Amino acid sequence: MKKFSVCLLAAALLFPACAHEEEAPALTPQPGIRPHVTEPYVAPAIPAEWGDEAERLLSVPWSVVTAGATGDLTFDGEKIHWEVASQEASSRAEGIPSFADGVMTVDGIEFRWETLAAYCLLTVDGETWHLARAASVEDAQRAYRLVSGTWSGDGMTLAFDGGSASFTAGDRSLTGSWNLTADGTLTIQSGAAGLSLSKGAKVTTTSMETPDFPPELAVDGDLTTRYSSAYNDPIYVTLDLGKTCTVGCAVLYFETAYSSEFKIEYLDGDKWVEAAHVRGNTLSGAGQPVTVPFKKAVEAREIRFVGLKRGTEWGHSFYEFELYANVPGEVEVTVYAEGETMYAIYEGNTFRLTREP
Ligand SMILES: [Ca+2]
Repeated sequence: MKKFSVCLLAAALLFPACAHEEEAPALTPQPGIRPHVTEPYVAPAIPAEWGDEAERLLSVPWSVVTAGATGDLTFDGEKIHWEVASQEASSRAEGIPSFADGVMTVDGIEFRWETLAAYCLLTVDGETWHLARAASVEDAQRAYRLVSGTWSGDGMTLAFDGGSASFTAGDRSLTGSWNLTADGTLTIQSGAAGLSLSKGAKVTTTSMETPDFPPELAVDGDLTTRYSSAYNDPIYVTLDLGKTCTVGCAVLYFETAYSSEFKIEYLDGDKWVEAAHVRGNTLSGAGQPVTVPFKKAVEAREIRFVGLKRGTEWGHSFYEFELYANVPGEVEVTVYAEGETMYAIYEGNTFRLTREP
């Protein structure tokens, strides 16, 4: 009976509202004090697809918010630290967790997995999992189902792969870390990441100031060596990456002789297509790189810089012309579910999404 009482305590601490609201006493979470509960607690059924996630949830920090108190449960790789506070009192526990039959035990206190799983809203920010109290099992499942697999339809695709998500809608695509809040706001963020695809690429140009500033110096990975064009517009610097790559942005490190207007284009068959067009640039110097997100990631082997307007009386000159696979930026999408259909609202348009098998 003692074990059962402790179990009730954990359930009442975590979710006082769902442990028979009318009968449960006021929350007074203090060590050693057991609440008086007149009715047996009946745990809700575990959604089948949540079953395997219990162990995984223990490997990262998470927090719980209940109606009457807030609690933090963190796992430092060895010990679980549990702290709960309400207006009346606070309580803490610490210990090495054991996990069996869907129940996690810490320092004698049992945490029932089915309660956590059924009533928590799971969110992931790319590295850390969070649990917040959900209004219903359906709400909790909605978030969990969203974060697994690929959803597509009506011209939008959302795909989740552990810590990263990819997004495509119309001309916009982006891959990066993501966060889903309890109110259904999904944010995907990305910067230029990974290794530059252009380092060591085969490079040609239509214009060179002198042989001392050849285009090879724009892809040698050295921010002290540079390319410079003659003092005219337009000029072209064309990279051959050696094989077809996914390219989502360029980063340019201009010298004092910067470009105020330029385009990045890629070769599609025998046609050059605009990937990005920058006007009004004023950044120069190796310490102020210009990140140029493409409208969407492209598949290309040949990419070129088109210098349209020089910012100074000199040529177009840059220390490095880097290319990256991902499109940097941020998108915000509101998501909600009706049954097995997900709806996503992006830039005022509603997309109907279904999960790919
Ligand atoms: Ca260089």
